[in-house]
Amino acid sequence: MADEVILLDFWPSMFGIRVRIALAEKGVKYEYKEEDLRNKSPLLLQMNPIHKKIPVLVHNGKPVCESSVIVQYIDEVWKDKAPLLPSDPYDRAQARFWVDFIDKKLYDAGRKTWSTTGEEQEAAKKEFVEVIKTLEGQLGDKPYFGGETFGYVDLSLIPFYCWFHTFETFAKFSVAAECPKFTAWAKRCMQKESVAKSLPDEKKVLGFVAEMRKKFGVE
Ligand code: GS8
Repeated sequence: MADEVILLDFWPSMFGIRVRIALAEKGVKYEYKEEDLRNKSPLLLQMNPIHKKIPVLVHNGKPVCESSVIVQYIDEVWKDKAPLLPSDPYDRAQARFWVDFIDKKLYDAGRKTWSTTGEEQEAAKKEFVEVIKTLEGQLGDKPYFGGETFGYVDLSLIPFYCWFHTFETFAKFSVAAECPKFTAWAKRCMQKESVAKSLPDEKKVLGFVAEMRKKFGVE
């Protein structure tokens, strides 16, 4: 019996994009279901009753939640093609450490660049650039975080790139000017078909966030 794979997702979600890239890397066919997060579907509530968040991967009727858990699951189930996590246990631990760092630091700093103003926004911008510089240091002169090939850390970080235009527009700064090596890495990743087809257009993200700012009364 063929695998039935369903992805519950929301188009601008960095976390959802991770899963889209992983499935594309593995060449897994799946059904994409867009969620309205203000009016969640019964399927989402049933499949992720704890957090009620996307992304959720439903594999042969069984749900897997949390983007990093989903990506690791995909890597283990479809292990014959495009390995994402390193095979060495120590390297694997390091890759998990950096994805945890991205989850804990980058998401919040990025969000605050457009959802706050004044001093709080200035602090968020500074924090965001510091996090990117730390990641840039970790990348070093390697083409990808894991070395010569695109892997788990690259896949977990690159979804943020389509939000950079939004962060930069509202907080008035330029990642490319401050972090050229990081930007070269991002452009390298964008050349991969699995990545290019999974990220939404940065202008569409900007339009979406501009609407949210209006709704939340940020100005
Ligand atoms: C985060 C998912 C998440 O924040 C992961 O999968 O890695 N740690 C999780 N999902 C958001 C949309 S993206 O910002 C979500 O589903 N929010 C709905 C809600 O909070 O009600």
